[in-house]
Amino acid sequence: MPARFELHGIAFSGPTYKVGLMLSLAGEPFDYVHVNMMAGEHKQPPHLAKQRFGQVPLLIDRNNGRHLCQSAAILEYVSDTLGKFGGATLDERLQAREWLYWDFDRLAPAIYRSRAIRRGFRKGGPEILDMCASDAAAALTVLDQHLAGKNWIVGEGVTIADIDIYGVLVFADDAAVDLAPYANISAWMKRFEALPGFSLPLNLLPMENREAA
Ligand SMILES: N[C@@H](CCC(=O)N[C@@H](CS)C(=O)NCC(=O)O)C(=O)O
Repeated sequence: MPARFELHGIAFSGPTYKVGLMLSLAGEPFDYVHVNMMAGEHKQPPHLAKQRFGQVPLLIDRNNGRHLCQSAAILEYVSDTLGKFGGATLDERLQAREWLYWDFDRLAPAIYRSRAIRRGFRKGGPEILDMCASDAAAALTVLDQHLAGKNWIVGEGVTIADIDIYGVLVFADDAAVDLAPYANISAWMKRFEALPGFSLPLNLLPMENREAA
């Protein structure tokens, strides 16, 4: 039987990693379609017909034919449909959602942009890199203080907030952001990396198509 989910993306994409990581932690096998962004495949009609923003990731749910985009919205969808990582109560669910919005407002732009510039995917000079560094430091301070005395970002278990934010911080090195001064974040990352189904980006996403095992 084919896998329920088909993920389209590229290995170096943080948002694609977040979705692959969610599926892997949920124990949900998925087919993977490599989108050759270097060749501009994401802006070609076949991809645009499935992903209105011309971006990756794209997730197809074969159970109902849905085509989903925007990694945070996809995490919520997968969490809802599988009944995993959504928080134990409505309040936890709402808090997890707040952290997703916070991430894309405060944390992800600073880390992803700095990484993209340093790896040559985007153009940007020292002023932008300085702004990324100070924005990242401000966001990391908020998260580190929040994690004091806690195992997970929301409630007593792993939620999509942890998955979403881990999918940014795993690229901190590439963005020249040192996480060592943030002791609570560093400990949380170690806990997260010990979860069953955890995988690092390059182990999870190949640079080619792959059918679910
Ligand atoms: N907010 C989106 C961001 C997606 C995104 O920026 N994807 C990048 C690759 S990492 C992309 O497709 N860039 C091409 C473009 O935006 O034209 C999400 O979380 O899914």
